[in-house]
Amino acid sequence: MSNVDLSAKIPNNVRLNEDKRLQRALEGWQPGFLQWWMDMGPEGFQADQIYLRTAIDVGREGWAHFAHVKMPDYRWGIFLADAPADRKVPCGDFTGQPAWQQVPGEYRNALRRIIVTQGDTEPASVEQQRLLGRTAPSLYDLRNLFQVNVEEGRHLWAMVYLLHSYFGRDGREEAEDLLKRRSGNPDSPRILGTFNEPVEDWLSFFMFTTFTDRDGKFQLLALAESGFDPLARTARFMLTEEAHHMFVGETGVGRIVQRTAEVMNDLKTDDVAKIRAAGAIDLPTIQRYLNRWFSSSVNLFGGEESSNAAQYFAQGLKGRYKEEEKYTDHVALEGVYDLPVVEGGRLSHKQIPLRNAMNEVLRDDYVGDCEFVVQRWNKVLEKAERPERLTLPSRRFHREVGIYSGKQFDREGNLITPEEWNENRDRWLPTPGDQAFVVSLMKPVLGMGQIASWIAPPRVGINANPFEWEYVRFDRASVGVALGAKPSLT
Ligand code: BYC
Repeated sequence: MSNVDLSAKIPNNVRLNEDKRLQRALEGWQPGFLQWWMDMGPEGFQADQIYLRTAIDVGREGWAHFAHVKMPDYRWGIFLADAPADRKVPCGDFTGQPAWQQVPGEYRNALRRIIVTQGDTEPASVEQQRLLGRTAPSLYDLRNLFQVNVEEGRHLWAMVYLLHSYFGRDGREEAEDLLKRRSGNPDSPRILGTFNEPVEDWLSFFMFTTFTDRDGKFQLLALAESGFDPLARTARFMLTEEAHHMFVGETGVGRIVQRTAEVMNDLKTDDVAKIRAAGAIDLPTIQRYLNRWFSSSVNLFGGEESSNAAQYFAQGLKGRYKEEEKYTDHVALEGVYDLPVVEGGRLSHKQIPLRNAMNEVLRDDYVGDCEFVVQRWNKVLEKAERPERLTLPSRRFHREVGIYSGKQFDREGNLITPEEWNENRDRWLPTPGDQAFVVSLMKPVLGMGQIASWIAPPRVGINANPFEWEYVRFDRASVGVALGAKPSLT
């Protein structure tokens, strides 16, 4: 690739044109990425023109670039947010020293591991969502799905940039491996649990983008406080994209709740069978999906008491949410964290050194943010004059990682017996019947301005366009293949 081609193809602010080593590494990796995108990316829509936003610069203007493009032609770029030239390590044992522009030798393995774990989630989520295009409830939603997908692709590029630029040969090998693991594959699964769970329907997709992408937000906020400056700046730029993903999730669930409320009011009923017969998703089912995806995502913060987390903080590799704004003591050697633990068959409290509780400290901020989201969904019910409310389960509910895993808790976080769990499981988590019902609603609705029965249209469209607009221009030859059936396009 010539220099001109490079900048046009890979928008960047990392002086890619001048960096021969990075160019060579990316040239070697990019064909594999594209092959992965064709094999594992959104199935069936690769020839269509999607109204996508492409980041072409880090400034506000650089974000305003919208155009119809085919996904394989999307320009996945490499951007680092601006930072003061004299940025300091914000936390840990080296607080106040100049931030590192190169990887400190002693922390190389830990940093690589953090970057690989972050990087692995990005292609994983694209794999999880690859069949959803077939059942999009509207053109607007189809476009949003693909926007999320291409940006997760860019987040993979962001981590690969760090691996290629700062980790030499083993970084290049890790970058290759990021394209080899597969979500849900028992022989080579993705690294973290949630990213191996199938996302088979749009209710799950919106819950995933609400709760799992929100883990992304908080992990990236912690990495944005890293003493390793290129990681901090990369994470800061990724956060601008993450915000849109959470918008897709939160408004998606909000629109489903709104539609359900409308149907309940129209029919003057809260009878699940009648709501389902009207083609809407009943609130108890929405609540069970919420329970499932929240509890799965809560696992992603790791163990409550973690020597890894203590080490990452001490070494200045990961900070806390808003480290500089919220805290005055950035060393955190003194404090303790009051952790609810199970001892002698009952819940009690144990004080652990603050540094060892850093996963839990971040989880606190995450759970608080999720509470606000649920409150906003409840506003939709309130406005529709419905008495029902959604709630966030306790963080101890249905855990598979950490000290609460292998024990049973109810939705309020009380310790219960396995028998009590078995009696209530189907009230708390989606049943095969719920899943079959939700999947049965998933039929593509791709006419302009049309929308599926189970979700309300958005209040506004994308980039000041109306909801009724051509967010996707189908390649007529391939649309039947994409949907696995003959869709109605009008
Ligand atoms: N599943 O000390 P512990 C996103 C492992 S999402 C499976 O408790 P640590 C996105 C752990 O690796 C954000 N395994 O945990 C969202 C360790 O393994 P080893 C992704 C798990 O290390 C949507 C062991 O259990 N970014 O961006 O303090 C769409 C004990 O570990 C899980 C990051 O995660 C799990 N859930 O913390 C697209 C940031 N949890 O050492 C994208 C980078 C823990 O025994 N990652 N384990 O082999 C990290 O900072 C840390 O690795 C974690 C774990 C916070 C994930």
